Amino acid sequence: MKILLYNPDNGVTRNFMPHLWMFLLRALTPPGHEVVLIDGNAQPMNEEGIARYVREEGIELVGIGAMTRMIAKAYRMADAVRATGVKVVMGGPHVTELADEALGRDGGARHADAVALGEADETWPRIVEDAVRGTLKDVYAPVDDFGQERKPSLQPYPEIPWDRIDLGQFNVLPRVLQPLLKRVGGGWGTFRIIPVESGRGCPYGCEFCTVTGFFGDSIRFRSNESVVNELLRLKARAREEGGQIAVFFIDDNFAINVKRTKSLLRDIIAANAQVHWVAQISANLLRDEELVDLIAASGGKWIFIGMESIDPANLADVKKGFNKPGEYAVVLDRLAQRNVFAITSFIFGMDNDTPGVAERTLREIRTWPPGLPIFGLMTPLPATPLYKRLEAAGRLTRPKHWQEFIPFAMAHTPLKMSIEEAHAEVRIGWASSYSPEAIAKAVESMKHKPLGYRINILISRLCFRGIYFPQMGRFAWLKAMVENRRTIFELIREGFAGGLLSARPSITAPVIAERRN
Ligand code: B12
Ligand code: SF4
Repeated sequence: MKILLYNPDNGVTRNFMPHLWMFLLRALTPPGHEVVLIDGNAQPMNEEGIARYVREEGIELVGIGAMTRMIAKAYRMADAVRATGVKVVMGGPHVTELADEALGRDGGARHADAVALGEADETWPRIVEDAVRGTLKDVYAPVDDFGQERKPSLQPYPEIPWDRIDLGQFNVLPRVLQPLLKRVGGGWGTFRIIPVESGRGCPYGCEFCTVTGFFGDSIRFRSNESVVNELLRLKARAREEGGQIAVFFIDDNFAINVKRTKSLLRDIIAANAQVHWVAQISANLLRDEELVDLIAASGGKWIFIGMESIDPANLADVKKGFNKPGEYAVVLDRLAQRNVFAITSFIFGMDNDTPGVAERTLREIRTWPPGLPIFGLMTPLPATPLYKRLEAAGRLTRPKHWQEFIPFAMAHTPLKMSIEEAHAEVRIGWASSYSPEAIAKAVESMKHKPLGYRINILISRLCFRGIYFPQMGRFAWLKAMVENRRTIFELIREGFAGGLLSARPSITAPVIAERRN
């Protein structure tokens, strides 16, 4: 059987990191089937395009996975595929929570022939076999023989053949520059960000997050050996193709078990499996100096920290009281001292937020080492405790906000400000952090560091601004470059004056920023 796995784009930003689920399910497909992958972020496709592809390539089964944000597009693409007579299976966090919506059991149209609930590692082979026999069921749930929910163990973990997979669609470097960059020392013919998971699950249960409900509150880890071997395969591939590879450890909280994380990082160092990497770690776990030393020594370059708010009342409201705003600065300094920088994520529109929250937050941020602040709005994702609370209180203004996705738009009314005021706060956050003046200041504040680090922060900020400001296409990029020409020329001038750059920039962060280029 020829199977297509497809992940839609969100129509706003472009994320150049492949989605892990596609590679994982391909590795778990029973032998004898051909599986092709299309990530809409890298290979944009519309309804007509997917229908044509399915017909021309003789695809017999299509699997579609999507977050809530992309679900409307996912449904449209599924409808187009089903119209050709080919069956569609959907999976991922959104349809897990709202299977009836995908199956047309809630009064709307049907989009999927079958839905895989939760983690599909063990159900996927069954789905493929049923599809071959023509006995596809509506719902596949990960349960044991007694009907109890069963979370797949990550030991053993399938070997994703990164060394052999065609990753042509996932080269981050612009095509025109590739021949030139191939000749640059160190090998820059390709640059890829590869998702690797070392564990699943998070027990913290923050109110707005789907992870605790989806992956569970008990954490499962892969063996250190299996992670290290995956890194070694990735390194070998980069060497072979004269390119660069960085890894995004997509675990929700990479250091949730500090002892385990330290042992993994030690094993990575011992095996010489270091690559540049990014991971998400909550601020409370970064109190540990030894952990931060190991992060730096094992190749950690950027840590994504869900700060959410500088107001303890807000944090308590969303059950994230373990975040202590008083220690944010110490944690960030500790990372910066080791040349590890932070992507600090904030949510506005929380219940204790009032107008001015952006400026209050920015005042704090300006006292921290330069990093990459990002600002979002409180969003009630389906089936989260937040969604249930707001629904019960009659506060949802767009209860099915995903059916008409609007970037940076609230779907409920905050308690102490209006929706428009919350939107304005987010605009202030982005405009102040990514204006040419703010970017110049961030670069300038790293004057004492080697040039490579300043180039890194410049490129990262230019890419991250694209999360909020439209930056799709060459013209928008050119405009951003012109606006920031002073900072760019200054670094080029310094580069020429000093000869070779004294530290190669790590351009990991721009890519996890799901670019708009
Ligand atoms: C990595 C990641 C990203 C990356 C991008 C995705 C990428 N290229 O990998 C980045 C950092 C860019 C990102 C951004 C965002 N993310 Co994100 N992200 C994740 C994260 C941490 C890991 C995803 C992953 O690979 N998981 C591991 C794989 C194995 O799990 P999985 O994808 O769920 O797949 C399994 C099953 O779901 C199922 N499955 C999935 N698809 C399919 C399809 C078929 C056909 C079948 C049969 C089965 C199946 O089988 C798989 C194996 O068991 C998840 C949290 C998490 N732990 O999953 C959040 C998560 C997916 N993100 C989330 C959100 C909200 C966002 C943002 C909207 C955040 C924001 N406010 O801006 C943005 C939007 C991005 C966009 N493109 O528009 C939410 C989504 C919730 C929801 N209901 O949609 C999650 C769950 C985190 C959370 N806090 O709740 N994200
Ligand atoms: S710590 Fe992060 S992954 Fe865990 S529940 Fe909170 S927001 Fe979700």
